[in-house]
Amino acid sequence: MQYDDILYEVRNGAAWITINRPEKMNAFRGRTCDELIHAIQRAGYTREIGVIVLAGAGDKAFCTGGDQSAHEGQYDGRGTIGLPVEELHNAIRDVPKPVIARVQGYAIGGGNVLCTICDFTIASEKAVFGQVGPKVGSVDPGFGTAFLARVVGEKKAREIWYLCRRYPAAEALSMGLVNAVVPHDQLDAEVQKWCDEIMERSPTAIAIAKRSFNMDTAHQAGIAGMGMYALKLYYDTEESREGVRAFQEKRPPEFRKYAK
Ligand code: 2NE
Repeated sequence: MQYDDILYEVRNGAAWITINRPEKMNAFRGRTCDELIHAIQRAGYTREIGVIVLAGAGDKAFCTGGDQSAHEGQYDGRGTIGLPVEELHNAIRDVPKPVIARVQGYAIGGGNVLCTICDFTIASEKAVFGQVGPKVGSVDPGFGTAFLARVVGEKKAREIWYLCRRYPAAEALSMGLVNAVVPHDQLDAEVQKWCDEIMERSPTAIAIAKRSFNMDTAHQAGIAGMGMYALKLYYDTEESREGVRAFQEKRPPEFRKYAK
């Protein structure tokens, strides 16, 4: 597959997969998801690769989720909502290699979900985490919500989703969303250190441990598959379209008239 939206590079036995859309704050469109799925499976099932690093190009953002400029009630790719995002999540969960999110800036919306489901998240002091779904007419009905609660606890996960606040790296570390926070200019060295340490361990033991950790979250993959149908129906409503329009027009959304 030809990669237009991502970069694929092997460094000392680790595959670095970088979303390369800095002009869109590394938001993903349909094609980006397809390329990421391909690259993750390529690295995940190559013997010489011991670890996968997921990154975002530039200094501003790791990833800010679905590309809102490619969203009109449906994203621009394949699948139920025009973004095979649940397939991407499953690919990260299923590959037998650890996946490290390298977060140097915003990890917002679907970008925050990507870090949540990676095995590890290593962040720079400049990283900022948070959700935006209920602000922009969207939601992640799967790992991004249900699994987040397992990572940070029920109360915090609901706060993150219902309030859509932004959390600096130090706060993300204290809530367990991040494994380590380092000065910005030491981020790559720190990620490489984690890669090297992982690759000194038994790959088979790690692959079995990963499967075992994933075992009781299998139902979240099911929720995601079903939930995408609900999300598609939501995207077809005026309420969701108001969220997207408001983001594109840089104004606060007017949601109150849709109160249930
Ligand atoms: C990232 C954040 C917090 C940055 O805020 P700020 O105030 O620093 O910058 P600004 O002006 O909002 O953004 C800078 C430029 O980046 C673009 C903006 O439109 C803006 O473009 P210009 O005006 O300079 O041309 N930009 C940022 N994020 C983008 C995106 N996702 N798509 C397209 N353009 C984007 C702030 O921008 C923010 O909150 N962004 C998040 C936007 C968002 O709605 N993400 C999608 C959520 S839904 C989702 O991810 C998802 C899922 O998780 C599961 C299934 C389906 C969808």
